[in-house]
Amino acid sequence: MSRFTDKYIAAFMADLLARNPGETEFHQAVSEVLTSVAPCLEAYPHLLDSKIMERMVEPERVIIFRVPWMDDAGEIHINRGFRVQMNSAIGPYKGGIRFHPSVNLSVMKFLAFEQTFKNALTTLPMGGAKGGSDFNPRGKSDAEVMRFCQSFMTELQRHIGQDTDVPAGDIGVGGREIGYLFGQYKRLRDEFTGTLTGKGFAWGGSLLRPEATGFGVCYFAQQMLATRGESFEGKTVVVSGAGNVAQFAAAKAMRLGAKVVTLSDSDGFVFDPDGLDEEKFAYVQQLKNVARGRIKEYAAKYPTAKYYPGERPWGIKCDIALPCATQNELDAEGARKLVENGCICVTEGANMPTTPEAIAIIQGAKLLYSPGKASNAGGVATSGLEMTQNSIRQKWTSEEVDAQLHRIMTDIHEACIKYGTEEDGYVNYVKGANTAGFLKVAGAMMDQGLV
Ligand code: NDP
Ligand code: 2IT
Repeated sequence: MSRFTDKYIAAFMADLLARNPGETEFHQAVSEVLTSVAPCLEAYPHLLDSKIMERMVEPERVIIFRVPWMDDAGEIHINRGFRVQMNSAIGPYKGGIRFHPSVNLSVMKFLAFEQTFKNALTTLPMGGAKGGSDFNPRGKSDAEVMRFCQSFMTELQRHIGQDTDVPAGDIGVGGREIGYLFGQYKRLRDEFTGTLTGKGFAWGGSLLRPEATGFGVCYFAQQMLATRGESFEGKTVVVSGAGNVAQFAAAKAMRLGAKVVTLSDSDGFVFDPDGLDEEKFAYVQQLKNVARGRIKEYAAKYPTAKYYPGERPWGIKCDIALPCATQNELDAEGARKLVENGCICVTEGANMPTTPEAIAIIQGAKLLYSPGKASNAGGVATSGLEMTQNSIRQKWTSEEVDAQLHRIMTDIHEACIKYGTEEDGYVNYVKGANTAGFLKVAGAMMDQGLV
């Protein structure tokens, strides 16, 4: 990197830290993108002079609101709600809603920032946003979750709309929550529109949206592996998480001929040396989505599996790792273990699951490595397809949706190759994804003037 670029990055980050104190996740996400795109800014001085990056890191709007609700025992609780509307240069704001106790402004801003570039990569017209609450759905009854969702939407509804901002699910927000949120939105606004995605199939949802993120992760990994003449066939795969993304990434990897040996949650992981099969997958779906149980119960049901409380799965020998739980779950120690054990490919399902130190180790060892904004974009892309189906009031078959999902993941992979191939032939997917996404958003912002 040139001296100019180094100085620019240092000055930019010093200002960002001063203006956004304590927002460590947001700093981390910006630093990664900035490092990737700084050479572009040097090459295209009009982007630098237009302060395009300075504009991109300032959300267009941040909404923070009180969410009061009453539990089943009659006790009152107050949570904090967020919606960060980061960038609308290429379409209405779009991005998920997360319910998790770790949600704060920094997490919301990092996710909305990442979403802006991810959505640009899908080639669909969607801006970037993220929302959520520090509400913890764990252990809450259906009635409590419903009352919380209704209170959350009572405020959020005035800030969203099918041409303004279209939320969807994320951690802690799945089909059940989208149903309650949609019901309250419809009641308050008296309109049946596609303002939320991830809806039930009977009321406007798209086939394959539940599967799309995890399936897309595997389609992207297939493309990465193919660059080295490899495939999932016969490979051992380590998956973290046990939620929406992890379940369908694991299922697709298994159906592509791999042996999936781990799943996890925030309490620990299970290692099943025999690997997942369709019957075990159905059990996991029942356990996590219906019974809302913990992953350790898998080891009780299948005695060949072992539960490791308080640990992450990266020490298990594998060929392919799919981090699908949460941010910063794969650290330097985990990355070293993966490299030592001969892993060849790390494809992110979660948003920013790998720490900067771990990325340096993985890329330094020349493993295939893709950032979530490229490899998990199949979820939001299929949300975009749901919006299209809502607009034209039609339903596509799962084959049609799957074909489009395949095409979009292939296009994203090609963009990464185009912008990320280094002199020695190594594909730096981080640089490729950030540069492709950035150039598209920057171009649209330039066209639309100083707004
Ligand atoms: P879910 O709520 O369905 O599942 C989340 C999983 O991650 C659970 O197993 C959960 O375990 C675990 N987890 C959550 N927080 C932590 C933590 N702090 N430490 C360890 N494990 C944790 O969420 P999703 O599967 O939808 O989301 C997973 C990731 O994928 C997130 O990073 C999300 O932003 C990203 N993503 C999701 C998309 C979607 O369409 N849903 C699209 C693109 C990206 P526990 O039960 O213990 O909390
Ligand atoms: O991180 C993500 O891309 C999501 N949670 C999905 C967002 C969406 O609008 O489908």
